[in-house]
Amino acid sequence: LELAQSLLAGNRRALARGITIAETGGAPAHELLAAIYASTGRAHIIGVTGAPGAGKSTLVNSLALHWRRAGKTIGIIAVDPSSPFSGGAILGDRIRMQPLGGDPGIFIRSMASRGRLGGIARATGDAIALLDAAGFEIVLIETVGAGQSEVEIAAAAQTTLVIEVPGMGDDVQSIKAGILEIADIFVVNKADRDGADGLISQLRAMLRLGGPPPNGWEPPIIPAVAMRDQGTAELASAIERHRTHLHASGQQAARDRERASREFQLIIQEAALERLHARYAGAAWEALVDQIAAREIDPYTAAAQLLEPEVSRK
Ligand SMILES: Nc1nc2c(ncn2[C@@H]2O[C@H](COP(=O)(O)OP(=O)(O)O)[C@@H](O)[C@H]2O)c(=O)[nH]1
Ligand SMILES: [Mg+2]
Repeated sequence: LELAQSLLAGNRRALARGITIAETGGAPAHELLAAIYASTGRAHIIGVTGAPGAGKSTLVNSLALHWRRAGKTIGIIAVDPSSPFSGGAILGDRIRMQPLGGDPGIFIRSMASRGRLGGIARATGDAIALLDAAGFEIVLIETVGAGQSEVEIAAAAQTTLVIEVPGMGDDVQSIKAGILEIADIFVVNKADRDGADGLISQLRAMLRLGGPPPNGWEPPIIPAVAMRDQGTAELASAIERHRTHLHASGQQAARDRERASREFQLIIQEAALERLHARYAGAAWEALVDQIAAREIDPYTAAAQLLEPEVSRK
């Protein structure tokens, strides 16, 4: 595949086109991924998640600049919430990312999640693989909020940062969101505001409640003022410590296998559904939906009729 060859050689236009192909999905995306897959697995993948306005973009920006100064190459993927009204990526993110533009050691891409049913995790996973294959040493993924797809995206990362900010209600937002379990590092951003110390103690108490971490990694809590580039160096070194821990403890390999398993399952699920839908689309499919809704058939039996027609016909 010619596109794959130029992408692997570090051609940015090939990379940009590759990500568009991954976003579109289908056979061309599968072929491209197949062609580059053996060249993946080198990048350190960092997920950044937190409520809208927590300062994720600002933080990603300052981390990227920090690592650029150290000579590292960085890929950034911003996943924006699907917005049926605006129908596109949030402009603010692109503008704030501007200081990084024009640097060949950085590649920034916004992924629009509109119109994709659960496909954003898949497309993002593919985009990460493409950046990895293109030779970027660090890949940062910014996801908004804590919905299912954000958790899935975070699961693709090796190091996940959960950003909390003081003054956004009494509870730590991640408890409500249920993404506490995925945090490798907490960042208490906007530490220039009142309540940062309280939030830090609250997080610390919560971590203590959970007992000793089963994987031997105690998530550090890093205060930051991303807007003023405060805490960036501490955060970067915490991320590097986590990476070292992953390798030294054998967790890197374990996580890789977990990710492989999850990805495999996701692809099979999608492919099976697509195939069945294509085969039975239209009348047969809709008729079964009608029958289920009318309680004439239960959904398990209906599913079995499609999955195992030879069995259920008996
Ligand atoms: N006070 C304060 N504001 C910040 C800090 N970091 C970011 N902000 C501001 O918070 C707003 C949201 O930041 P942004 O990075 O877009 O958040 P995102 O939605 O999580 O990506 C922007 O106006 C930032 O300038 C900080 O440390 N302190
Ligand atoms: Mg943002």
